Amino acid sequence: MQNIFVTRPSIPEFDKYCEILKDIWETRQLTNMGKYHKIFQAKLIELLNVSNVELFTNGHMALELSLQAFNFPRGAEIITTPFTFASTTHAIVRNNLTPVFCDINSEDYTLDVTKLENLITDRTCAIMPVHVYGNICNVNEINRLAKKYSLKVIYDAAHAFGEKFDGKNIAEFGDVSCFSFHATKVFNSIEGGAACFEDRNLGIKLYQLKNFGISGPESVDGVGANAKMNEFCAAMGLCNLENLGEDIAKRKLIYERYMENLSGVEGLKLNFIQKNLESNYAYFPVIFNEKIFGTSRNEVFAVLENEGILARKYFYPLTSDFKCFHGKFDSSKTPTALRISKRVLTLPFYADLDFEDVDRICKLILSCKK
Ligand code: T4K
Repeated sequence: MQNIFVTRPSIPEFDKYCEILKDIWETRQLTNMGKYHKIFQAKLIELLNVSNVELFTNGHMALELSLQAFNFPRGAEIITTPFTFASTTHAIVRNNLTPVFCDINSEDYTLDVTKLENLITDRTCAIMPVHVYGNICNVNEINRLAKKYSLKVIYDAAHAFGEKFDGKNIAEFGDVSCFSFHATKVFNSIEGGAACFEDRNLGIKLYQLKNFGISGPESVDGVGANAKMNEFCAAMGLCNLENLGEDIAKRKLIYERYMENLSGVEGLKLNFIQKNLESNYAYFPVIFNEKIFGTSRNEVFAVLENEGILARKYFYPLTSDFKCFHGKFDSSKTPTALRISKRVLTLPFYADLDFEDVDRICKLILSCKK
């Protein structure tokens, strides 16, 4: 039997992609803000209901360069979550800024806003929250605190593409919202990312930062990197955009199948769709309470692995516990994040996953209950 991975990228009809490739072949405009980059950007501006979208090579560069664009003083503090992918924390550290880790809440695993205000100091410049698994942060409270203390808010919305909260597109929250279009995401452009924002001046800075600081054929105004999305990725994004609605609808059915199988099982906490959220059903995390379920997360992981089912421990370890930060942070100060990270398993979840496979995965999990 073939392995079942935690995710499997959605891809368009081969011929559809090839049609665009033919055009790229003819024009030989392969990268540097070509035709498909422009079309993709314009489509996203319309879809996401924002004034500006800047495209990047990946979600990480969208985050890292967005932070850089604000020019915060060296060492400034950025309040964030340790319950995330390496990218969020690395974007802060690579900008010579200091991550200050706030705990998460045990309901939806986003920042625990009741603990946020206490962490704000006169060195705090921004908050970088994560809509983890597509669960939306408490955007209203984050906005209130940011206004009160004049802080910027840069959302890591890597998991939240295609979602709406309270009728607003998720891209509309914060000073900037950054998406990932990586192959493993609900929506992909092979590799890719986008920053969404209202401030046009920020757009000028981001454009320069992703293109060597070049402002014209004979002028370089800033020191920038190279983080431009190429035409092949933009083309993939355009093709996949057409199937996004259908993919999310398929994901919803798979979510419901998992819920039918696993709801009400003592010792398992499933991920509920938040009120007023149009979800993209990005991940299916399960929290295993060993004392009640009788078997630990790690044991269930091994049972599944043995059957070729490659679930993942997103997100374990906490980023604050990474070896590269040894001795710098204390994860006991974020006890909920620490507890959840030791108990979470994200199950295989993608648009083309068969119901029979969902049932088999659930049966194996249930066979672990003692
Ligand atoms: N912020 C957050 C909160 C994020 O989660 C991420 C990325 C970012 C920022 C940064 O965005 P990007 O710079 O990546 O755009 C994966 C992804 O590489 C990463 O994008 C994602 N988060 C993270 C949660 O998951 P890995 O190291 O677990 O990927 P990997 O290669 O083990 O892939 C997982 C499974 O997916 C594989 O076992 C098989 C399947 N797969 C993967 C790829 C790449 C495929 O079937 N085809 C593929 O092409 O990080």
